[in-house]
Amino acid sequence: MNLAEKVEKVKRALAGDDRVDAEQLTERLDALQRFLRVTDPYLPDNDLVAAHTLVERAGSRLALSQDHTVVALAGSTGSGKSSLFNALARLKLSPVGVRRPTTGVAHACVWGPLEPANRLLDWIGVLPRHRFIRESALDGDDEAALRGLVLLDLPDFDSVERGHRLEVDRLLGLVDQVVWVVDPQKYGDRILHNAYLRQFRSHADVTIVVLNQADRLSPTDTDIVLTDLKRLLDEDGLNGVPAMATSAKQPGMLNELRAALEKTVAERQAALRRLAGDLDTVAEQLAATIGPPAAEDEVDRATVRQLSDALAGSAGVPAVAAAAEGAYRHRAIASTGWPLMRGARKLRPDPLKRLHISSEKPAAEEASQELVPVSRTSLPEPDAAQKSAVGLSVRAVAARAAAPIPEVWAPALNAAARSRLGDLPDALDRAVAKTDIGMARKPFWWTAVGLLQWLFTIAAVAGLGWLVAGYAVRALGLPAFDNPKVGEVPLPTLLLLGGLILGLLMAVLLRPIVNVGARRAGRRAEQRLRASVTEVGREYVVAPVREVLNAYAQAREALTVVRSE
Ligand SMILES: Nc1nc2c(ncn2[C@@H]2O[C@H](COP(=O)(O)OP(=O)(O)OP(=O)(O)O)[C@@H](O)[C@H]2O)c(=O)[nH]1
Ligand SMILES: [Mg+2]
Repeated sequence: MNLAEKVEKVKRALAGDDRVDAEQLTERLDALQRFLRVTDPYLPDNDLVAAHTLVERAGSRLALSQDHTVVALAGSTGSGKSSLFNALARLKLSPVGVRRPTTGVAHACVWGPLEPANRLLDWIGVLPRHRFIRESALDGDDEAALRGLVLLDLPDFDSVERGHRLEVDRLLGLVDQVVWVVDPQKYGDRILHNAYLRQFRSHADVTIVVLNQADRLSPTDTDIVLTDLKRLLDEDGLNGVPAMATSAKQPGMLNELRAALEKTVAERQAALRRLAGDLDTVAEQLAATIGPPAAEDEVDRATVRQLSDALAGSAGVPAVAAAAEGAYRHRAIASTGWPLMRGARKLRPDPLKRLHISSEKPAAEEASQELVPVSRTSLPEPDAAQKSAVGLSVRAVAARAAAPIPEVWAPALNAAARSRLGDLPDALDRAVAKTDIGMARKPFWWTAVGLLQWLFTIAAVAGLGWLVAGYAVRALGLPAFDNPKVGEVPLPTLLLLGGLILGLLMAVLLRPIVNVGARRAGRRAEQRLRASVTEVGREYVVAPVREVLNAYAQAREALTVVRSE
């Protein structure tokens, strides 16, 4: 709130048209409670203490009597608080002394019956023996205008007794309105202005300042001192608060103060205004913790990609992709190679099986939960460089999320990003083991080529057998028979050579195709594994960060309500 707005607010308050709506105040308090609920796990306690105190205090005050208005007389030692208290009550209730300090604990005077105010006084902490009532049959209706007033005489805030100041500070936090009692000697006191009045600048509408002991000044001097006092109040940020001259010794000089108190009591607004002012102060403090909106997708693609790169490295994705490529080649050759070579190939281990990566499609989701032991790969543990790359990219996620919002959230975001770091290696390994890397299906053409290879081999073997049989027949001198010919070439020779050459040729010609297929299988495995690993990154790193960002967004929304007036 700027100066002009403040002046306007006080003017409206003085004109009596600045009523605080109890419902709206409750809404603002509820919003503050919401703010605390969502920020509590993430923001430092120090930033939230005042808000917590206010929520608790406001809850208690609103639950207690709203028919009473608690007004405290506060001021430095010997300014005449007790004298004013007695003069207003027209009774000698609080001892007045020449020895300083005189008043050590708060005294209370209730206009009207004491009983209904007792719970309020219990809460404020005024001892029963220091509670008085100011209304008797003798008064008639003289005091009726103040009925509902609970006037407190406070100890001195600048006391040589340390306890007095603590008591004053405690009570100033609880009362609805404060009448600051200053005297002609000490009205400019630095502690009064810096440590107290300035702290009450959000409470201008529940603040009155009286220049007491005015009977000791001439009217001209009173005016001069009052003008100077008002200047100092302006400097304190308390522009426009009522400032008046009083005297405890001359009853006529209390009329203005009495009238101000009567107005306060009649309005029944001080308690609400006090809390609204407290809310303003707290909201102003909390404003530092909230900045521009942070979209939940604040963690951008580039950062997530960097994270999944690091996670993929640490999860051994490149190794599995290479193994998938190798396995494709291995299996293709074992299925489509020259049959005599296939046996040799089959003796070599399958690269995927070596890593304990299943080629089978993973079982349905329900089945792969708890009951079934989770499969594990035998990929090597990530090395130091891979681990540190993961650490760095996790920190980068937190830093990216923290960038647009106030610094105070950074530790929470960092902690959130790292909160599940310990579970990552297992989760990654499980994800790799569970991923369908697309190696289950045997391509149709492998089978077709395999059959052809067998045909060629059978042809070659048949040709060979035939030739051998022909030699044997000739060697044994049995009647020879002519081999059928295809063109100039005898059929058995054609079968043998054709079978051999076609088989070898096919094996050689298919090599580049197998290589292309293997590379594609490797890439596909890599893509699918990356998708799984990215999912793990989202669940274990990004999701906790989003939770904090979500809390930030909710806190931001709640604070807007707290700040609304
Ligand atoms: N002339 C004059 N003397 C006053 C007035 N008010 C208080 N006094 C005197 O100032 C002295 C201090 O008054 P108290 O009422 O005890 O002052 P206090 O602010 O309650 O002091 P502590 O309780 O010690 O903080 C007493 O001797 C009073 O008689 C006043 O309006 N006019
Ligand atoms: Mg006193």
